[in-house]
Amino acid sequence: MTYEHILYDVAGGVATITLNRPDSLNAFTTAMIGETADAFKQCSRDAAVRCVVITGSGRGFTAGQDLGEVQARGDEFSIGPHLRAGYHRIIKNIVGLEKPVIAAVNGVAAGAGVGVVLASDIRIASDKASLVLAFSKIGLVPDSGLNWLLPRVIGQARAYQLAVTAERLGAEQALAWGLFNEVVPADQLAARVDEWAQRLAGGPSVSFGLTKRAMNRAWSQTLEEALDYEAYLQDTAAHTEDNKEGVAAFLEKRAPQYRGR
Ligand code: T3D
Repeated sequence: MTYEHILYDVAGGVATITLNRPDSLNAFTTAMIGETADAFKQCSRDAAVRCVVITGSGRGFTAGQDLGEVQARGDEFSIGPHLRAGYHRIIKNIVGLEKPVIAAVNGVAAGAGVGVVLASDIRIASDKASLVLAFSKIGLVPDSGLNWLLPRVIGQARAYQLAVTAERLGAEQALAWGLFNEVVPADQLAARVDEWAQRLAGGPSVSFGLTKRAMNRAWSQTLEEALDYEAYLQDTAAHTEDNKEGVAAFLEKRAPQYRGR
């Protein structure tokens, strides 16, 4: 598929998805939502992709739903189907993708954009990044999975605070609250994300993918079920070439050469 509103690039095992409407801080139009969801699906189909990076062009990550498009809608427009067919696909494609997804948060993420950040597995942010649950500023409720994702990371009191105040949470505070893994100076973001992406793309990909599946599933499991599921997944991981390579490399006192299978 050819994309108009995002950039999609694959190199060295890393797919990079760049939201690319910088004049509006990469606000999501319906077309861009579709392209983004499709790009994540493409990452799942392409065996050459072993890690995915999502970022924004210009000074923003994404300002969430494009409000110009919202205003242009007729009164008959129904948001429910728009969310289900659009943002839900993005969030589910990220969470369901059994490959590590890194959000390179280069600037402000607002509204649904915060959902995209939190659905990602590793979040590396520039010191110029910020998060804004902008929904209540326009009389909406958080969507894009945020009512599920955000309280899990920062607890319900802080999540509710961010939702009802729509305050701008700076990068350092987001780091302190566990929303970001790392914050780096803006001019070092690309290099740091590249280090992370190379490391993850060169790792034991089956193990990384199954770990993501196990942790996601564990939210809705009892301890007994989670233990049982771990044992099942470990059987799969233990039959990979990468497991044999990891053990051999340890015993031979050398760096492992993982091939992702
Ligand atoms: O209806 C549905 O589809 C339901 C779905 C909901 C999902 C959602 O995401 S709802 C939330 C939608 N997003 C917002 O409400 C955020 C609106 N934007 C802002 O509050 C601020 O722009 C930011 C806090 C994100 C950034 O502030 P700041 O001061 O750094 O930048 P700015 O000057 O406000 O914006 C820069 C430009 O981007 C500006 O355009 P201009 O004046 O330079 O031509 C601004 O209009 C444009 N822009 C920013 N956000 C949006 C946008 N254009 C369209 N849609 C936006 N969301």
